[in-house]
Amino acid sequence: MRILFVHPDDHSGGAEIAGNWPPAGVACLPGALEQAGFTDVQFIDAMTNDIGDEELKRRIAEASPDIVVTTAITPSIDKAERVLEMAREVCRGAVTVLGGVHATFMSKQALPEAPWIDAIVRDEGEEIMVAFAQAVVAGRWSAVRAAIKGIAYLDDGKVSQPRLRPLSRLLTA
Ligand code: B12
Repeated sequence: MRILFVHPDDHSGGAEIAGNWPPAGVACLPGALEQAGFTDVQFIDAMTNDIGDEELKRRIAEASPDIVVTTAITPSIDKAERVLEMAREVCRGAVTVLGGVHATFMSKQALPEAPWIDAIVRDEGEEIMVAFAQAVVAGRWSAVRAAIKGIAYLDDGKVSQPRLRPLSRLLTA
């Protein structure tokens, strides 16, 4: 199974005066996935490498992933949603996942505005993403999604976010 990580091509930051860097958060997740046996993981850093929409679309199609994931802080949410929309356009069967700080706190807004997102991973993604990928591999992620702590998804047009993991007790549900 192929998992494709995309860092959206968003240039919101004054921090970029010092340069562009791939996000540390996304770098943590492939390690956890690889330890769990998901070794076919690819990463496209559209921000650092200035990859525009058309080229990104082409590269997503070429990668032909089973799962496409991206990340968002608040300034990059529109671009992140667009990444997953493009993934849905060119890889209809791929499962689309959003994570990161904005998605964690604003899942109730992000899911209705981008209904092509299959799931949002809230909070730290290492364990949750592995559980989610295992459910995708088993072909039953939509059947068991309510039992995966830390994800949110649209269920019949309504946002469902069953529970966060105990580690996240400081966050509100
Ligand atoms: C380090 C840092 C930076 C570094 C990033 C260096 C790098 N190469 O990664 C620099 C200095 C470049 C930076 C810049 C900016 N930053 Co900054 N940054 C941080 C900081 C301090 C830590 C982020 C981090 O690396 N955490 C460690 C990693 C491991 O955690 P993580 O990123 O959260 O990822 C985990 C989870 O969120 C989740 N996850 C994340 N993505 C995904 C995706 C999927 C699919 C899944 C499953 C899970 C998942 O799993 C990850 C692993 O557990 C946070 C504050 C904080 N304490 O979080 C602010 C923070 C993220 N930054 C913020 C902001 C606003 C910016 C700038 C826009 C500032 C500016 N105006 O220039 C720019 C944007 C740059 C850009 N275009 O991305 C805000 C975002 C606020 C918001 N509402 O979204 C934060 C929260 C600070 C704050 N409180 O205001 N930043």
